[in-house]
Amino acid sequence: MTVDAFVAGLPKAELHLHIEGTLEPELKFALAARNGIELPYADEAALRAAYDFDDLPGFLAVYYEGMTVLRTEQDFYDLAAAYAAKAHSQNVRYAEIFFDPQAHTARGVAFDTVIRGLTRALADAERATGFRGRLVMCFLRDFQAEFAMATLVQALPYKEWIVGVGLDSDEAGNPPVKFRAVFARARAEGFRLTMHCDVDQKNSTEHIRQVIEEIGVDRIDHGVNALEDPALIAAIRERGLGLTVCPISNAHVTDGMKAAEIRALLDQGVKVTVNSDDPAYFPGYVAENLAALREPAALTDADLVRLQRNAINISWAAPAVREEFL
Ligand code: ES4
Ligand code: ZN
Repeated sequence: MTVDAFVAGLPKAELHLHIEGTLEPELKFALAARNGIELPYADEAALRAAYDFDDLPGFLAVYYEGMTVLRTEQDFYDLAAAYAAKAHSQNVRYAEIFFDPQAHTARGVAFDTVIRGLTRALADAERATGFRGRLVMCFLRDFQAEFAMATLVQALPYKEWIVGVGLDSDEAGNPPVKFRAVFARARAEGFRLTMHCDVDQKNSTEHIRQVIEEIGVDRIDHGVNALEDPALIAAIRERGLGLTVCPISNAHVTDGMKAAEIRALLDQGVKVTVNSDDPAYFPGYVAENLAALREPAALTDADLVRLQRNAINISWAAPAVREEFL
């Protein structure tokens, strides 16, 4: 995917990026070697060839398997440092970055190890390049709500390092209301709230209704199926909720990039944004996502600017950071 000069030069913000989904094969091999782990692949190319999923559960299996090479604080540091460098190279000025602590604590890595490595890398990157990354803690919706609640409590001493909480992993059979109490507590503790409403899921419009009406999220990750119900679009606009859409990710786990839907959301005045989700697995960081979408969604330069304004607008950045960006 070639990125034109306008897309490359545009100051960008990214709000939907899973840090574990930025683990490129090269770093995966390096961390495996450092930790004495033998990967069942001969080389990076063989590993990439195994990324042949065509739906969300297929992707998630590869994603969770891949992150088992992350063990030490330095591993998490290296992961976030690599993303920060990539983001800076694409003129991404600000990113809200998901991490999945339960995917690590469930296999014996301490919460403290994960968050210290990520936070230290982002602080160092900010000093070195000005790129600002802020962490959003995601709960895994295919685990029990009690595990999410315990993780939230575990995170409270690190509150200053986390801007908000989200909900990801396998949506089938795991509706937003399963986590009602967890998100109510997170709100009370001062976190901002978002949840994935993945594209073309079963009960998608009902899940979107739940996140708006029953959870009271501040934004929605994906959420493009809201277009199926004008009442949902009206509610999203009234509340100024943003949608963080991920075209290349959608192309891998649904039937396409959802370019027509993104165009429609823009035209209807919804604060939609374009993001990369898991760029090591759905190849393309934010610049490639914008470039891929440009023709199919008929994006003008003004539309591209609007997408970035939407992003900083619906972000949880401090006022001084917003003003500098806009
Ligand atoms: C994810 Cl594409 C997607 N959907 C749900 N959960 C996720 N975690 C990482 N990528
Ligand atoms: Zn996601």
